[in-house]
Amino acid sequence: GRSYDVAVLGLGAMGGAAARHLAARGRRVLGLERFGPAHDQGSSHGGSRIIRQAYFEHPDYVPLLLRSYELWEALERDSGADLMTLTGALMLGRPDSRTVAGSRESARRWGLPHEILEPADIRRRFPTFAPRPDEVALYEARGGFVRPEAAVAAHLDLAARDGADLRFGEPARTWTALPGGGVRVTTDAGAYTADHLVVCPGAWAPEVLAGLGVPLTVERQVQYWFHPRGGTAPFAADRHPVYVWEDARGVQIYGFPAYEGPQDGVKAAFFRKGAPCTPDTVERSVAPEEVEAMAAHLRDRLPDLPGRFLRAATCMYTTTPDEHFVIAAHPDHPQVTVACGFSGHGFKFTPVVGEILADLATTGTTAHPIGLFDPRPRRVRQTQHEVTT
Ligand code: PYC
Repeated sequence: GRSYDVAVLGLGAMGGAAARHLAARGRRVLGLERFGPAHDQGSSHGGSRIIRQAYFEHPDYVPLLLRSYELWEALERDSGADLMTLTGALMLGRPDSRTVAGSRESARRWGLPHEILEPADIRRRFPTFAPRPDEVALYEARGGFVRPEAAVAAHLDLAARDGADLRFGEPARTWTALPGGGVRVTTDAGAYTADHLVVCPGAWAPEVLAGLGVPLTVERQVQYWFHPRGGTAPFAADRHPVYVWEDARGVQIYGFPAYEGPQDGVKAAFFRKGAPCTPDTVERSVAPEEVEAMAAHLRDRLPDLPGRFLRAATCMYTTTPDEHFVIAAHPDHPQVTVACGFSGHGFKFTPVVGEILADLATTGTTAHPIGLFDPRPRRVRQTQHEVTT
């Protein structure tokens, strides 16, 4: 088989970004992907993903977000693709909710521009929203959305332009860290060796990274599109922000403006806590009861949104117990770098994750702050033997 500097397993969002950054640094890159480019079988389809900076999940994400925004702009320039739209973002809930209090804390810690809006302010500025009297919102103008399929394709195109050998429809069957250094990867087409391996398995992490020892739950998630009662004009992207909205029980929903023109409708979904699944057994179709549950949740928050149901799409999250990503050298194999467990909030970080993975694969370290993503404190079991799929 052929030999490379770096092999990348999985060419979805994170693997594609890693391949792009490695190829741009002149490395000989092999990329292996079980499906085609920018496919709809994993975690990065459905037309839109939220980007935001006042990050309720943890303030340590903020410097990575600031770098990600720079890299999104660079990716737009380098690819010529329209990837990012800033619409503003509303984080809604009770003042002490994780969504509002956490966003406020990140904004305060990093001095991020934002406003706190009372219910009357919210209704006046954003009339599609019907907050309860005890709810407030953090608004940040730098929020918006990115286009996942176009972004994945842009990274892959640029990687290929810089010479990466990207093989689609060719899943890795095994990977092995060799005792003397380097790695060996086999597929149905043959075997490859590389000095370093970057594993970005998405929802396939529980099998591909079985030896990692961090518990991962793959969750089924449904995205819904509705045609609003009264039409899409009030939901247009020049006047309607993206949002995350937490209710009194801690249930979060999120949504977007109308970004594809009037016929495509307006997307909304539940955030986190999907039913456990596997990529092989996930139910891709969506039941009428699920549509009704989403519509019922929207009806008294964005009353005009659930006018007529248009369509749904099913994707997967791969969630760690603390919902923080895993990005690190494999604890048992220094020649292997892993990225998984993006826990439903990773896509906005795609370009900076590619930069970090390229740093780790080529130098063993990175200047980016990634302490939160260390798998070692979260391991529940250790494996002594070689890990293969
Ligand atoms: O990261 O903003 C986010 C998000 C919303 C829904 C799923 N992820």
